[in-house]
Amino acid sequence: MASISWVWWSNAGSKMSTLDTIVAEATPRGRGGVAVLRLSGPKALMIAEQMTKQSLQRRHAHYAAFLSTTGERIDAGLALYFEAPHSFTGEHVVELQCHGGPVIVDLLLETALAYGARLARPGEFSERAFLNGKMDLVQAEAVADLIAATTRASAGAAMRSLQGEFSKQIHHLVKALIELRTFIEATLDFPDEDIEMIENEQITGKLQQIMQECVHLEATAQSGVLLQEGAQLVLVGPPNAGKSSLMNYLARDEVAIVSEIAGTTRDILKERVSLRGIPLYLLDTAGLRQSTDVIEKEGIRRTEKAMNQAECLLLLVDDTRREELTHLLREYEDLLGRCPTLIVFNKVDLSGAKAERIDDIALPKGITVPAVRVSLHTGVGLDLLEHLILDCLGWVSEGEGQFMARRRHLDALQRAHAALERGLQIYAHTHSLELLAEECRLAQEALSEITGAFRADDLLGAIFSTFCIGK
Ligand SMILES: Nc1nc2c(ncn2[C@@H]2O[C@H](COP(=O)(O)OP(=O)(O)O)[C@@H](O)[C@H]2O)c(=O)[nH]1
Ligand SMILES: [Mg+2]
Repeated sequence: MASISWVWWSNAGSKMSTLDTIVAEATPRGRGGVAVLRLSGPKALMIAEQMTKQSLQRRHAHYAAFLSTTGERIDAGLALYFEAPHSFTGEHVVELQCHGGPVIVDLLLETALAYGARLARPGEFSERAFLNGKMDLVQAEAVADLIAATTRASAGAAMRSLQGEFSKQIHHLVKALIELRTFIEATLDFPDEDIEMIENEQITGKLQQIMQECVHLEATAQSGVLLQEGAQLVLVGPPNAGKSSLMNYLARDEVAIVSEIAGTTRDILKERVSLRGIPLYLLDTAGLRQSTDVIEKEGIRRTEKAMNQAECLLLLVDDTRREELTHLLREYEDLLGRCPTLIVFNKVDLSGAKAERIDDIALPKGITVPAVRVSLHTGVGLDLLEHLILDCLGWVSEGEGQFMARRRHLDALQRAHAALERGLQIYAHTHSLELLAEECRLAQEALSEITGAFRADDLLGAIFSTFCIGK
């Protein structure tokens, strides 16, 4: 029977890391009550015992003097020994807690180096934890994302990834694919017999089910990426439409000057805000209009550049001057519709229209985009506006199940999805089990890249180098 390689998916990696003992400051650089120095590797215990002149018992907090190689007392604090494999990295680890001053930390680092440790590369502790099978890649990345989280929602999502929420779903998919591949291989082993109708249906049914799960996971991962990366939201429209008022509303602060004088905002204002837990980079721009003023013209040029790079565009129009929209859509035809766009008619308190979502509007290119009427003055419709912005960003909240994801995860899920889709089509047309088996193998490989069960080693370098030192 043609065999499936079970080896590379069953274990995240038992490849042992190098024999170096690494050291780094685990706490941020600067002054504080306490700083933590972390040693990991075969010589960690020996080095720490030389620095403290004490014999350290595992999982005991030892109060100790920290001495230089010449026996001078640098500081005193706590030494904690975690015996392999029961440590973060899976190796022998010692943590030294000293007073939080950069000079003390440097002196302790120098001493550890003198005793044979080397400075850790960025992310090397997490990399070792991964290589020693303490966590998979998704979890290692979640450690970095948890530390970098800028909103509560993103911290919560990173924690869920760290606890294995995302990995669990990937494993589930991979398991289903392996079962299907086994079934296909078994069927292939009896080439003389015709594939029974029932088997045919079974294969197609299973494949469709796996694909549905993959699509669902893709959508959740898309929202996970949004939590991790945030998105750039650009506010554009004619002067006085209320762009700066919307910026202030979303920032819950007076960050932009609002005035009835057209052309008040000339340069681009940037602000980081959190919209229901999603980190957004808001750009308030100069009003789009023909101008002879040199500074304003430059502002408009910058606006057009921002429109080009936007991940989501809000086009604001004064509802009492709705007719301006047609001209705007034509004038900015090239720049509109490149990213998800929402048209916002503001000032319904003046126009007397109802604040609500209205029919989608067709751009000259033929794409239709959603539209809403609101008043930034009275606040009507703003809740709805927030919902529509989230829709535009592709946010599908999984609520408590939302985990953090990265673009590389999404990319792998998309590749898996594409392979499954091809498999389904090829199978429907040719009934070739061999071709289907190959697509299933590709899908499984793509999924296994996410957790690191199947990987290229240069991928590891790329991932861990973005971590900070000491992590
Ligand atoms: N009546 C009314 N006035 C508004 C509303 N939103 C903004 N404004 C006013 O319209 C003017 C232009 O607003 P601003 O936010 O500076 O517009 P921008 O030029 O697009 O940035 C200011 O005087 C605002 O107070 C609204 O919903 N209703
Ligand atoms: Mg403005």
